[in-house]
Amino acid sequence: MTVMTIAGFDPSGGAGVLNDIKTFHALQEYGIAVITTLTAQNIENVVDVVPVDVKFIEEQIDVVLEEEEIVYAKTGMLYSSNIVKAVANKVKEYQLKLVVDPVMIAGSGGSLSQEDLADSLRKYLLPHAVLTTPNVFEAQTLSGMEINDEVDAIEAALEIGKLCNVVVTGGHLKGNDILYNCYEDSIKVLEGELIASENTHGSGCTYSAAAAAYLLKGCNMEDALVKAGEFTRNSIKYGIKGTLDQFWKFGEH
Ligand code: PXL
Repeated sequence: MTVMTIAGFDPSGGAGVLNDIKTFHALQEYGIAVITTLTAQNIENVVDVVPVDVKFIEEQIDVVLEEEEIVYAKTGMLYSSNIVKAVANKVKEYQLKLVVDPVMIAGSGGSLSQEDLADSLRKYLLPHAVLTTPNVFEAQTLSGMEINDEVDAIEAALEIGKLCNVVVTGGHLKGNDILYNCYEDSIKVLEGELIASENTHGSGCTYSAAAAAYLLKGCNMEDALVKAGEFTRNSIKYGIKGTLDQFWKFGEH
């Protein structure tokens, strides 16, 4: 089946649409990529960011959806309020089931968004999403709350969860992910582990792409996120290459 990413281009291949496509492929789903921004970066530095013209982003979405029926999509780096608004309109037009990775800064610390991005995501995009996957920093910005531990992360998830399902990823806490399911009004702590690794560039992209792929396969929200967490931890441990080897060898997906 086909899943679409609407995100930025990272030429180092570790994050953005290249990462998303590799993740979809490893999970044996066909990936389509709409590019919102070009970046010049490596693991250590974001050197430049060039947003793609909004009309051209809309054209990319229209032209692929003209011949391909797509149910699930994910967004990554959207960068500006104008891009968020345009993507939100397309999500509504095509009734896409959307996973939103609210990308704000790169792991290297470089900015991947304009200042008003969080406001725009809250106002225009999250109300039309099935899930958002903020890390702790992004959850703080989206909720306006400080997060120092899991109890704070639950409070922030409840706040963001007024808009859609939310999982606050735990890579910056103890490794557990906090899921607020707004359909059931329930909080779940999804157990994870912290892995000592320098191989974390793009792990948020991997997680949200894997979540979209598992939802497409028909998993419920919790199962999709447990499996996306396992997949992401494996790609942190072994690199995406190792993850591909594992999946191809054992056909386990
Ligand atoms: O992992 C966040 C992210 C998302 N999208 C693009 C990126 C990065 C991090 O570097 O470059 C394009």
